[in-house]
Amino acid sequence: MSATYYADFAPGSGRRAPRAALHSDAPCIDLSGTWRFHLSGSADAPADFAAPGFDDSGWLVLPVPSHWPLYGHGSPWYTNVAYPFPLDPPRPPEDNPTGDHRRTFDLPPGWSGDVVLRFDGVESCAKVWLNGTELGHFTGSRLPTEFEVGHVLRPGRNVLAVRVHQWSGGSYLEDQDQWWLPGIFRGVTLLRRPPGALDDVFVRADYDHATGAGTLRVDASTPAVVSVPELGIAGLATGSAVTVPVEPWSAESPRLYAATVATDGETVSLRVGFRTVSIVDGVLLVNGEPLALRGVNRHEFHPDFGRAVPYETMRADVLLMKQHNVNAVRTSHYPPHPAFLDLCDEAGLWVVGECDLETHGFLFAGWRDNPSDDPRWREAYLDRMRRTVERDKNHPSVVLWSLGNESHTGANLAATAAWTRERDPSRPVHYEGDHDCEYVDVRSEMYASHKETAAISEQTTIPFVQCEYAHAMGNGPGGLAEYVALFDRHPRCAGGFVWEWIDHGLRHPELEFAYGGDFDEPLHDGNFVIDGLLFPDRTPSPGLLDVKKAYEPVRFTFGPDGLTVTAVRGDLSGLRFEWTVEPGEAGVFEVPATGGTVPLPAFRADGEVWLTVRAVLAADTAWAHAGHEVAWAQHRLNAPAPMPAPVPSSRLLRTDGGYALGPAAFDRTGRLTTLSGRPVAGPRLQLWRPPTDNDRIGRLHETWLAMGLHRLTERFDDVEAGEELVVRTRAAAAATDRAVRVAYRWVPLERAVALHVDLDPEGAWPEPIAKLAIAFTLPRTLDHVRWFGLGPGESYPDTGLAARAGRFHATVDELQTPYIRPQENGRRAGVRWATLTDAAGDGVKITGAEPFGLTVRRWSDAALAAATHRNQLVAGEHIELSVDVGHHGIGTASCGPGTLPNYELFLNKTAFTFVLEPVKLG
Ligand code: IPT
Repeated sequence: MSATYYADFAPGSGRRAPRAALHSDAPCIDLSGTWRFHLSGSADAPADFAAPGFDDSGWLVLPVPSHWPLYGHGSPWYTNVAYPFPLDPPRPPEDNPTGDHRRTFDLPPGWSGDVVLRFDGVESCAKVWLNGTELGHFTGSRLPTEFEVGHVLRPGRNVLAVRVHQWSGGSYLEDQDQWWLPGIFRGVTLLRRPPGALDDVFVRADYDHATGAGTLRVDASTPAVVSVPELGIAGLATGSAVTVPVEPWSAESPRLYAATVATDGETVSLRVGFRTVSIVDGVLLVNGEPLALRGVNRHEFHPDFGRAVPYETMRADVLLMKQHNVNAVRTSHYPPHPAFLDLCDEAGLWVVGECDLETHGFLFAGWRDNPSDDPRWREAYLDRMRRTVERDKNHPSVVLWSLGNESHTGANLAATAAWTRERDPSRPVHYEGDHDCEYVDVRSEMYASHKETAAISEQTTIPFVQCEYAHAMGNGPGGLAEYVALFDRHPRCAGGFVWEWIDHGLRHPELEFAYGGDFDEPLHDGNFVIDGLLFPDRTPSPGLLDVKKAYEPVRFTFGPDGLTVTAVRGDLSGLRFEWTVEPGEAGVFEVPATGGTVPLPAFRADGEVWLTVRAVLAADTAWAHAGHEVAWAQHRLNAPAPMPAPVPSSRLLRTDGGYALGPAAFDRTGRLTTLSGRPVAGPRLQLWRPPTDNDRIGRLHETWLAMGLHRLTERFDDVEAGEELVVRTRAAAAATDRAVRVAYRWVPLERAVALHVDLDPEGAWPEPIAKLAIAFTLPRTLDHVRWFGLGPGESYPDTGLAARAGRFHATVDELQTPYIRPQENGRRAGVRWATLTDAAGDGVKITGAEPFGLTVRRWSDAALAAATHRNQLVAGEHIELSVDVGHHGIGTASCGPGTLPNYELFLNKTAFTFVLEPVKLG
C-alpha cells in the first residue's frame, strides 16, 4: 500500500507542537484575500506550482478563506452517515479534487528570526511550500496547524503554495453529517515570534464557592509575569498561584477579568473567568451549583460560505442563542472557529468543546476496521484531541471536553480520554459512544425517548447529558416541553442539546436553498441536512421560538395568593416584570431577586380576557436591549361566553339550483356553493396532512398512504330538507372497505349558518390519523386573516409553546412557515373565531363551538406534499381553508421518538360545530 502523505494514517509532518490560541502583541500578517487557484481532478499532478518562479498568471482567482465548490469549481456533496468513497482506510478515492493555491506576500522590514505560519482550518489535507521549500503536510480539517518558517522567509517578496486534497486518510476521521466542502476555509496567518516568545499559556482559574475566592495560576512555555489589574494582581510569576476574592464566571453572569502574561519579548492578553467544574454525588456542578445545560448543537454554517463563517455571523449566532434562552452549545462535531469561543466567554454560554472526529460510516461495515480501535490510527486520534484541548483550554466557557461523535468505541478513544484527563483535570470528559462509561466522566445519550430519559436520569450514578435530542428537522421538534420538564426534575440529568442550530441549506439560484441531491451527488441523504432551529438565512423557525419558551430561566405560577415567580437558573436581578390585559391595560410589578409571590391587581373584564405577565431585561446587556422579553405566561381571567344555542331565524328555501339557507346556498346534492353570493365550496372531510419530515422519515406517513387518507373521496348520499338541511355523505378511499359516515347539519341563524358535523367511523380505524378537519375553498381575494386564538406563530398539539392567546392578523402568505422542504405547516391552534376578508374587509367569519385549528393556504395539500423546494409552491386560483378539531402530534421521529401517546390522534365517533357568516370589517 502506498504511504503517500494524503493516503496515510499519520496526521501530518513538519508541524509545530499544538498550543493555545492567543491574542498576542507580536506582529502578524493576515494572509487572507485573493489567491491564485487551480483545480485538478488528481492528487498526483507534479507540484511544479510550488516553485517561486512558477507563472500562475493564467490561473483562476479564489478568495481565502473559502471552499472552492462554492465558487463554481466542482460541487458540494452531502452525506450523513455514508462515506462518499469506498472504505479502504487510509486510502482516499482515485477521483480526488485537488486545489492548488498560491499567493505572494511582502515581508515587512524587521521580520527576521522566528516566524510561524498558521492555518486555522483546511479541508481535508494540505501540503505547504514556502519559497519552494516544502514545510510539511497536515490533516485535521477543523484544527489549527503551524509551521516554522523563519528559515525559509526572504526579505521582500515571498511565495506561499498550498496543495489541498479534498480526500485523504484524514477524511476517514471526518464523517460528520454535513456537506463535504474542501478548501482553505479559515484564516492563514504569519506570526512573528520575538525573542522570548510566549508560545503557550495555560490559565487555571478556579473558584471556591464556599469562600468566594478565585485561585489563579498560569503556566507558560517561557517564564513570564501575570497581571490582572482589576484584582490587584501584578508581577505574579507563571507557575505560581494566587488566591483573591473574585466574582465567578457563569453563563448567566459571564464575569471576565482582563489579564496579561508577558515576557520581555511578547505580551499575551487574556480574559480570565473563574469557575470550577466538579461532580458531586453524580451531579455535574459549576461553582457548587448544578449545571443546567439548555443547549443546542452548533455546526459552523453559512448559506453562501459554508464553514467559512464570517465573524459577524458567529456573533449573530451567539446573540441569537442568548436571546432565545439557550445557555449551552456543543460544538458539533469539531472545534469551531477560535473567535466563536471568545464570543461564548463574553456573552456567557456553557460550551462542550468537541474534537474533530467521526467515523460513523464504518457502521455500514459492521464497524470492521473502525479507526477507533485500530492502533494504526492511535496517533491521529491523540493528535486531534491535543490540537483541540491545547487550542481552547483557556476558555472559561468550555466546561466539558468531548472526544468526538459517532465513532463507536475503542482503545484510541480510551487513550484520548486518558490524555485529556491528564492534561486538563479541570474538565470532565464526554463521549456519547462510550455507552458503558469506561473512559468518560459523564454518561451521554442521543435521542433517548422521554421514558428512557427519565429512567436513565433515575438510575445513573454519574451525570447524564443528552448530547443530542429534539431533532429539529422541518416542522418541530415536538415534545420539547416534556424533555425540559424531565431535565428540570432530575438532578443528575444535566440537560441536553437540541439537534441542531441551523439548516445547512446552500443558497441556490433556482431552488433558493439546496440540500443533498441538488448537486446530482451519486449518493446523498437529501434534506437530512436541513434540520435546524434557524432557516439557512438565520431567520428563526417556530422551533427556535419553542426552544426559547422551553428554556425560559424564569417560571410563573398563578395561584390563589397571586403570581409566584421563580428563578429557574441564576436570579431575577436584571429583570423587570410587566403585566398587560388586552385591550389597553398594563402595569409593572416588583419581584425580589430571589423570587416570591406577588398579589395581582383585580381585573374586571367581560368575555374571554387574558392576563399576560412578562419578564423583560431591565437594562441593555451584551446580547440584547432593555425590554427584551426573557419569559412570559398567561392566565385567563374570564371564561368565554358560551356560544348561544342556535335559534333558526330563517327558513330553508328550495331554489332552481338546490337550496338556500340564510346567507348560504347549496346545490341539489347539498354541497355549499356560496355564502352571501361569494363562491365558497365545501365542506370536505380531511384526515390527512402533507407529511412533515417526521411523518415521512418516521414512516407514519406510509401508514397514512396505505390507509388512503390522502385520496379520500366523499360520496353525497342523501339530502334532507326540512327546517334544516341535513346532508349525509360517506368518505372513503379507493380499494379500502372502511369509511366515515358524515352528517352535515346546516341550521339557519340570523345572517349566519351553523354547521353541525357528526362523524361515525365505519369499520376499524386502529391506526392514528393525521388530522380531523373540514375544508372549504374560497376566492383568492380573501387573503387577510384575523383570528382570536393562539398566535402569532404556528402550533400543533406538541409544538407551539411560543404561541400565546390573543388577537392576531396576517396575510395568507404570512401564515405559511417556509420550511426548506415544504411540508405541513402554518396551523394556528386554539382559535375561537377567524375572518378571511379581501382588501376592502369583506369576507367570511368562522367561529367554533370549541377552539379549533386553522390552516389557510394558496395551494392544495397535494401540491404542498409534492413540492421538494419552496420555489415549487405556486399560488393557485383559490384559498384553501381547513378547520380542524385535531392533528396528530409532530414528535421527532425523523431521528428519535415519535409523538408522545397523549398527542396521538385516532378516529372515533365525534361531533363538532362551526358557524359561518359573511363579515364586513370596518
Ligand atoms: C446523529 C449525529 O450525531 C448527528 O451528527 C446528526 O447526524 C444527527 O444524528 C441526525 O441529524 S447520529 C444518529 C444515528 C442518531
